[in-house]
Amino acid sequence: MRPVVKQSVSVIDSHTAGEPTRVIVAGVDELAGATMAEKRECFSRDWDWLRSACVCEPRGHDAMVGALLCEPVAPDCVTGVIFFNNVGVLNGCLHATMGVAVTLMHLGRLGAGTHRFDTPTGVVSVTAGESGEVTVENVRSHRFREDVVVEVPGIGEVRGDVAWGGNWFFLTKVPDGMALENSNIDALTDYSWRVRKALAAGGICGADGGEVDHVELFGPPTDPAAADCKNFVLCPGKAYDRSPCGTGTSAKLACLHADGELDEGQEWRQAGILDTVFTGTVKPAAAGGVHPVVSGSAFVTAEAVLLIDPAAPFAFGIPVNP
Ligand code: PYC
Repeated sequence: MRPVVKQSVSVIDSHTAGEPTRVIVAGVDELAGATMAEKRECFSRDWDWLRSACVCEPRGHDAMVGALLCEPVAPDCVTGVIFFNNVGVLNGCLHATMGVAVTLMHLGRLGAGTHRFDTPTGVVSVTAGESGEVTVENVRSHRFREDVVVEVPGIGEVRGDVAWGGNWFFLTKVPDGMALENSNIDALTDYSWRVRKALAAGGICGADGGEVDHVELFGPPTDPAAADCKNFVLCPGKAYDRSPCGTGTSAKLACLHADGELDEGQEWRQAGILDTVFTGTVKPAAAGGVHPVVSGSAFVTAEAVLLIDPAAPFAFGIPVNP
């Protein structure tokens, strides 16, 4: 329920390869739930006002991803983390995992080295260095459906793979003639959003009916000496990922491995739309698919206390209707 008295919420902001993360470090009661998935449900049900107050305008913006620290459920984890964005809760988020790592180091709560974080998708292993470099061994990732054809109104047939990398992705080649450039964000967003809506309309989903709420277009890198591939990732709230998207990179690695194009330990350099790069390798997973290991760098940008006055207009954020 929305509070009726003024609230103060301590946050630390960072960015990972250009994509922002806002970590809530104090001001929230412990979430109810015996699993991280239940804690995520509790946050979504009881704390949605806090989500929108923290990441939506006027305090945040559409690209902002939030992370709430909570008690972990799995043993030996240093923290639990719930991820969220401008429209709701996320499953996993690797750029934000990197942001959480540098935030905890900034606060002196974590030293350089390897630590386990508990998340709604499972436990991830996080290795943090002294200068912002972070490597995350992700949960099992896999291709769920190969060469799916979706009929997109106004576009025609689009083919791609449905894969899990901690979120559900539809991965498809950027159409010929569509520049995979920062100057072309509007066209890339419009195309990806049409694909996303067509997937939903066509009932194309992940395992257990999971919504395919991320669309990843991929094509050649700007500089082949710096990256193997470049992507544009559209997130559920219609914001594009400024980073190469860690869960999207994981989904891509799983597809490459399934196609026999990426061996265990072989390095893949995934550029995002801003030409920042995550590097990734894969380890085979016992249940099939892979455990992607994704590396990037994150940097703290601000320490702040958000003030929420219930009497103010848009106290709990300006609603987003993508
Ligand atoms: O890095 O996994 C990621 C991510 C998901 C949504 C935005 N970033």
